[in-house]
Amino acid sequence: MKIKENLFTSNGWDIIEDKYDRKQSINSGSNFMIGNGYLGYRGTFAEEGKNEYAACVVTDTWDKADGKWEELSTVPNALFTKLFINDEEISLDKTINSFERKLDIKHGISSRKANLTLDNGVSLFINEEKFASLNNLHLIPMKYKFSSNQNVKVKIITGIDSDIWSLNGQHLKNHSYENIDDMLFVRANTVVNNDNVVVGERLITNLKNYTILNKEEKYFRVFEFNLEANKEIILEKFMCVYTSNDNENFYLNTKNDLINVKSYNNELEKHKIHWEKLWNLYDIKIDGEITDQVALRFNIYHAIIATPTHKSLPIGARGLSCQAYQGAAFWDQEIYNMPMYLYSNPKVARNILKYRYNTLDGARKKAKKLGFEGAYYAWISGKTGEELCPDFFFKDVLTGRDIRNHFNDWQIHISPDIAYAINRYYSVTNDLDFLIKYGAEIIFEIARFLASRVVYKPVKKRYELIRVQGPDEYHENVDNNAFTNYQTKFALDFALNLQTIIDKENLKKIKEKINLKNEEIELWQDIYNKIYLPTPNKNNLIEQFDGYFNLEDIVPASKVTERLKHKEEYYGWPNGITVFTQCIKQADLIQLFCLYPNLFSKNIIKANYEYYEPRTLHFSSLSPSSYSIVAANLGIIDEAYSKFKKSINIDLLNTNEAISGGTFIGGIHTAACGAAWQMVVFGFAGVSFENNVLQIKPNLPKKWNSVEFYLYLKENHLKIKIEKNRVIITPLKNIKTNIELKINNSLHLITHTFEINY
Ligand code: IFM
Repeated sequence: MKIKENLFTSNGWDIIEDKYDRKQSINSGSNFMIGNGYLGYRGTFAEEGKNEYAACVVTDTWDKADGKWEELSTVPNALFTKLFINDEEISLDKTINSFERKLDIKHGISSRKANLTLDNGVSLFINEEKFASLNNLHLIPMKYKFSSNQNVKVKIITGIDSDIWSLNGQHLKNHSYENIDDMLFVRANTVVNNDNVVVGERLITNLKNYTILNKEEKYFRVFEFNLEANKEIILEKFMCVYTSNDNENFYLNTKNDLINVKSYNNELEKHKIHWEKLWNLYDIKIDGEITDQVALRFNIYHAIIATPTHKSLPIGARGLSCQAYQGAAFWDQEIYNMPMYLYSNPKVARNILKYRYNTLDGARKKAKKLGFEGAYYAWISGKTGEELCPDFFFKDVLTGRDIRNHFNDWQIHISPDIAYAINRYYSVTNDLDFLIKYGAEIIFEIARFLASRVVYKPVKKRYELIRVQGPDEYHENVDNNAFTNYQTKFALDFALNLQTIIDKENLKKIKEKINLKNEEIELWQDIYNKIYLPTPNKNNLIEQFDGYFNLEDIVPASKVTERLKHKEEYYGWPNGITVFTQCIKQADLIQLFCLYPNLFSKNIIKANYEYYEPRTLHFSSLSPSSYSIVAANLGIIDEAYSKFKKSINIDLLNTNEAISGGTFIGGIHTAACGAAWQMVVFGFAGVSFENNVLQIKPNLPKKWNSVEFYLYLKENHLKIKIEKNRVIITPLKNIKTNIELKINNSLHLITHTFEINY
């Protein structure tokens, strides 16, 4: 079944590309990548290098090589293998008779099969496959095979290539090289932080006798021999990476892990078992449209491989697909990525939130620096939680001057967004231990920050939030962004509720630890009571921020692009083409309805959807999914479905620009990947929670006969199947705590398999 021109699936699990297009290297390298939350290895080929964006990005290796962008490092490539046949260098620039690049999503395997005719007439078959092991996160096994139709003279260079792709400067220095038995090692340090990186390679092959080539950052074995026609040569290569941030035995571990490897197949079998377990938690089965099925799984796959689970580290906005957006967390992490984990595998959600606890000091530092109290979380958050977002993010491509964007100091909703996520986590898991150890302290510090950030307007007798930036990033420096104000009130409410949720003794300890005074809590209550919340006007419309409705109205928003003077021009602050118009970049008010589906009446949500949608450019990959969820809940199914398609295909069809305002922002759009799960579960299946009661109001796309997914609720693991007119809920284990379900306006208690028409 065709996904697009040269992309196919046969079984809803594989993505197969049947033509090689060098111009697409940046995108296909991301799409076909392998990863495991510790590292991401791009879906390039063994003979490719930095010109084709071959790279392996490793977590917890932040470094600032160019003085501006603190980003994850890429490490030397130990899978590098190049062939010379009768002295002719082999690449995909030869005549390609057949080509297949495949991503096996079910097992996390990326492979390539090619048959080439060389300039000297030889027909060469190359077959390679690799995976980022889930069994040992430091290991990438690769099996590389080739044969030719004639007797030929072969030269293979295979080893570790340290001349690698890096987005903003070279992060490694002081390379040293070592050859022990059948293993090669490269050791280096990051240029600023001096973290140690070691990459090892082990080769298992029948080939004997090689020489070592060690030149210009290339550390290779060279094999030279004559090969008989149709005889297959097999190389099993194992790349192993550790850094000093993993543990102090990083070098020894690299060696031992490589020594312990038995064979490619042995590692593969162990790896597959892990993927099977993961799909039993995260898979969504769609009956009806195989291209939706495969695209959905593609997104879930990328969400999983982007998420560190071995340590509490951020989920990068581009995962580990490249260094764009600095391998760091944005609000994407809690709002777009966390829900899938929360409802499928809550310990991963806990790990994500624990990261925010570990980075609380960074958030305190930021608040202090900007003159506030408490914790103001970084807009772009790496290891320590200190702000990584540079003051000058984009460039005015017309003048060449840097733009002073204010993502870092005005986009304050990040802090209450984290509070929102912790609240959701607690309400789904009842994990009081998390609240006591970590959550409450975060929430109190966020409340402190918000209390210091609001402004009391005596004349209006209310608190306001002025000079902020809402999710719509094109309008900076706005007052009373509705999304931000509602989130602030929610966070304060939670901080106040924690005073009774947590037992007296523990509460006292937490308050003492952070020196929280009762007057502060009284102030939170006052702000909670008096904060201004924009409400619907006579047309049921809620204004995105003060004065938004007075801005020039251009509908549809796409018309504004006629005003561009340069294709890469930045659309937003301070002078971009949208700034003085109602054209917005991404879901803003609509995002509020995703977070609080039951806060407003259907009429209000509908009026606002209809108003804001034509004014939204959807120039953020976060946007279509939010609109899809809200449209599905409103029962506008075709609209919800087209937004769903747009979102799940952002990477697969490469629809988003890789460069904006002169800054590279390509790679896998991890938030959209996480949102794929949400669009199905919260959108089409209509799952929501009110007072801890599970509600299901399905609105399936016309092309789907049924959809099946898993929900993990208060220690119960449920399989939920939604057919055209029927919902079937199957507990996968004995029910541990009561689950109340509201469907068709009536309440049911789930104790065993339950079926109902809707
Ligand atoms: O967090 C997002 C933001 O909402 C839009 N620009 C990209 C960021 C990272 O995905």
